[in-house]
Amino acid sequence: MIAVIGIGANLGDARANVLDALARLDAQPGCRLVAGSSLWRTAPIDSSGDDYINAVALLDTELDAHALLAMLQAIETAHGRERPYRNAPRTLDLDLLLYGDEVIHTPALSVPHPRMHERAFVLAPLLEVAPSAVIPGQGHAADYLPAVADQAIVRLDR
Ligand code: A4P
Ligand code: MG
Repeated sequence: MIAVIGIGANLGDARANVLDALARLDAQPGCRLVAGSSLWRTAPIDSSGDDYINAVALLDTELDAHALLAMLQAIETAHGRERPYRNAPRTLDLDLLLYGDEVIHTPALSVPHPRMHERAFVLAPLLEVAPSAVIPGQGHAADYLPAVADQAIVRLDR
């Protein structure tokens, strides 16, 4: 299965944390990193603190969606992720954006990630690694880019 993972950080050495997350995803048993986007510097949306570093990973995985979520949360925890309040600044956030073309709604997991189409910090890196990506039930990710053109994001050199 190809899963799409959204990576974000705006505490500590955010750039190093995002790069380390890409390496850790590739190193997980049953997982292989197919592609990693550029790193993007993005202004916080519905959140506070420093600018974020965001990226997107395409992961070939044998894990089912809930096992994958647990693995993502374990990597967040390894980076000292704390959750003092909603949308607080974070050392590392890993979101399961897409799991193949599946639609999943359980108490722990909503896929596609419900806010992904509203966010330039997700769409721009996603379209780098998967230009024809489709959000199940919503159509081509590229069609949502014009509506987020006012969100401040800058692609960084790796
Ligand atoms: N959960 C449900 N579905 C998913 C999913 N598809 N992927 C549950 C990951 N988790 C999912 O997540 C809270 C709960 O969501 C988890 O227990 C899981 O069971 P969390 O990581 O503790 O909290 P969060 O990341 O703050 O929540 P959420 O809802 O993912 O936040 P958002 O809406 O994604 O916003 N601005 C910029 N520029 N860059 C960012 O990366 N990120 C956010 C987070 C806000 N503003 C940002 C950025
Ligand atoms: Mg999250």
